[in-house]
Amino acid sequence: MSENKEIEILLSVYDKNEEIAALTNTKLTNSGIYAINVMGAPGAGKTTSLIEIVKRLNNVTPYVIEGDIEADFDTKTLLALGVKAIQINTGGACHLDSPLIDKAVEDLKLSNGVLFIENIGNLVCPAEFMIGEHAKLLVSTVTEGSDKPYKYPLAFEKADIILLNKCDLLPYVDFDEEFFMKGVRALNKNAPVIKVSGKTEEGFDEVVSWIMEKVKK
Ligand SMILES: Nc1nc2c(ncn2[C@@H]2O[C@H](COP(=O)(O)OP(=O)(O)O)[C@@H](O)[C@H]2O)c(=O)[nH]1
Ligand SMILES: [Mg+2]
Repeated sequence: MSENKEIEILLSVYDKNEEIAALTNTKLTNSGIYAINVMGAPGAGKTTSLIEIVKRLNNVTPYVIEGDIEADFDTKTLLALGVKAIQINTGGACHLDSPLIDKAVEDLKLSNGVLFIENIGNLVCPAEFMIGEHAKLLVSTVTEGSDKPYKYPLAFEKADIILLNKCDLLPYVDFDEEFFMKGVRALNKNAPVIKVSGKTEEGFDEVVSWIMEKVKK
């Protein structure tokens, strides 16, 4: 009996989240904002990738919502670069949810641009919750190992674009690119997989081209 009740509550939490996410998505679209949910493990290079992307954007205003359990280092870094950024600390929750983003969107007073939402570093929960985004960008890395699509399928399945970061470190790690790509393609036929490096800056022009195509549409 008590088990049944637990399932009912869980479903309604998901439903409410998705309902608010859809409203936020409409608000963002009406304000001329293309929103990207940036997902990846802790330390994958989400913030590093955002910095590389933001500095290549021409004639498009970037906004960033930084999600972390605690601390605001990434927001401070982005603000110092002149990017309009705000911090959300979940105080323990492992993903951002749509009520949090809806409030942050109100606070940021967005209009015409690209909103990047750096989700909590976690390859599991962020993929399960819509937060009003138009696209999901996943940052995976060669240092995490080539088995990650097999172990954390949902993040790879839901991604609209996948960055394979830290490619400068390929000579030093046993990363099996063929095995990685086989795992990705079994889950996701369409998302571009772009090899990038936050150190050498390779690949980010291509990432920005993909984003700009979406923004124009
Ligand atoms: N060698 C190398 N280090 C990187 C690369 N991208 C990020 N890092 C480093 O990885 C660490 C975590 O990066 P960060 O962007 O903060 O990751 P986040 O937690 O996903 O936002 C930092 O020390 C970065 O300098 C990369 O492409 N190559
Ligand atoms: Mg970060």
